[in-house]
Amino acid sequence: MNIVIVGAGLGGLGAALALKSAAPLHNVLVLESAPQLAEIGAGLQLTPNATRLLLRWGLGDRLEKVAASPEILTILPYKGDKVLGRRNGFGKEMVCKYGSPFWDMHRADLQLAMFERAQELGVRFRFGATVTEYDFEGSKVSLSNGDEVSGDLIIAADGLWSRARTQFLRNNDSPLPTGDLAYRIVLHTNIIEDEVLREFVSKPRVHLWVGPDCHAIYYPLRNNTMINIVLLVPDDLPENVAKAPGDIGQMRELFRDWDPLLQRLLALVPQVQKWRLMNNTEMDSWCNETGTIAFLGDACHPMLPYMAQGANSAVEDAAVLGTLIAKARDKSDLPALLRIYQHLRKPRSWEMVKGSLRQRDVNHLRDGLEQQQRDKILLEQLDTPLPGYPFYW
Ligand SMILES: Cc1cc2nc3c(=O)[nH]c(=O)nc-3n(C[C@H](O)[C@H](O)[C@H](O)COP(=O)(O)OP(=O)(O)OC[C@H]3O[C@@H](n4cnc5c(N)ncnc54)[C@H](O)[C@@H]3O)c2cc1C
Ligand SMILES: *[C@@H]1O[C@H](CO)[C@@H](O)[C@H](O)[C@H]1NC(C)=O
Ligand SMILES: *[C@@H]1O[C@H](CO)[C@@H](O)[C@H](O)[C@H]1NC(C)=O
Ligand SMILES: *[C@@H]1O[C@H](CO)[C@@H](O)[C@H](O)[C@H]1NC(C)=O
Ligand SMILES: CC(=O)N[C@H]1CO[C@H](CO)[C@@H](O)[C@@H]1O
Repeated sequence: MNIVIVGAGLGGLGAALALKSAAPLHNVLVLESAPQLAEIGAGLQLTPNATRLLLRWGLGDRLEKVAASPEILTILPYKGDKVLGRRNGFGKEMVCKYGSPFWDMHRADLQLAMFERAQELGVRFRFGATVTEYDFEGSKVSLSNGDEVSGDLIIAADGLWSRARTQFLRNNDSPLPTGDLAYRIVLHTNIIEDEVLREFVSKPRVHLWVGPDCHAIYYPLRNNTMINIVLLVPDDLPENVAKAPGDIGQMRELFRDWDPLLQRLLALVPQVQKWRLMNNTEMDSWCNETGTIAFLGDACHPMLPYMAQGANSAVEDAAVLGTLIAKARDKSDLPALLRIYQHLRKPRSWEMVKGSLRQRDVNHLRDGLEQQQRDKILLEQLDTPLPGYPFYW
């Protein structure tokens, strides 16, 4: 069969890898509007369910070089004056429990590794190819340069601003603001001179501070030679702006009552981007009865990054979809296989969407009774989290 994937993000690349790994004889073509793979985004946390799949697709050698494996996970109140949660030996515990590593990585490194591996497996790519029209009935797409591309199946992996979605739903809906935005910071550790900070960054760790209306997370990248910090705060971007350069002074001001260690880290930041965090309503269906289109990733389930599951769930979608399509004898099998895909993936992804939203309430409690109750549970379960532990992630 001929499969056309729209979007060379982590979801689209994952679908290409899953398909070509399971069914090498299918022709897989990826259409990507960007003229080339560009360094977009910052750090990502990859949980074992996704790393297991990436390893299965033959990415181990490439990714081990660019990953960082945190050894300690710590949760702190915003003032940083105590420890609310901790896992020592975090990386080893993850491998033991789930049979695959927990990795922190730059999105660009992961995307490049997936792209290279997909090429090795014979996936074809067209960059600078922007899809403008979908013909779901005819199973083809039109590009901005007038070309038409058809296939037995179109996979819409075109992300948060999915045009496939608006055409499928026949509306002009845009993604919705969640009320939060992210400052995303990436720094090289070799710029750090401060002894306290050098000591702090010398050990690969995940550090999560939770506070009123905001939280902050720190983790390493590229074998601990870089660090990633994300600050999650109330959205103050102008209505029609989704991403903009942030004001460093304003950023530091928001965190002036927080852990002095975090403030020292923020003092190192020369520039920063602000990204509006968006979500969207649930689609009734992720595929067409005729079996010509399937959605995956942010195109159908954008979520707050508060459980770090956006990319992980896109990779899971890709694996399930690729494995199922590989079972098709011809395209008449597609409608039933896509229904199975939707049945397996839609409820689970939606749990992640909802769970990530609930996590905001837990992370962003203001000082008061609820916050004290949260902290009491965390401290009681410091060494052995029980079911219902407030930090599901
Ligand atoms: C601050 C922040 C932190 C995050 N942290 C994590 C984390 O720790 N862990 C995690 O798992 N996830 C995280 N995420 C989420 C994760 O980045 C996304 O969920 C994931 O990258 C989505 O992948 P995707 O392939 O579905 O979409 P995208 O990565 O958006 O890819 C879509 C691709 O389609 C292309 N495209 C779009 N329209 C067209 C068109 N018309 N024609 C051709 N091509 C087109 C785009 O150029 C793009 O390359 C985070 C997100 C944010 C904002
Ligand atoms: C990672 O860093 C350690 C310590 O600095 C070094 O010994 C190791 O070779 C590095 N690994 C890779 C894959 O670069
Ligand atoms: C994710 O990992 C857990 C633990 O190993 C496993 O029970 C679960 O089935 C996995 N889910 C998916 C979708 O891979
Ligand atoms: C999207 O975010 C808004 C604002 O936080 C929230 O009310 C809504 O329930 C979210 N939608 C989904 C599907 O999670
Ligand atoms: C949900 C949806 O858009 N379904 C469409 C699938 O395609 C057929 C034609 O092949 C349409 O009739 C459906 O409306």
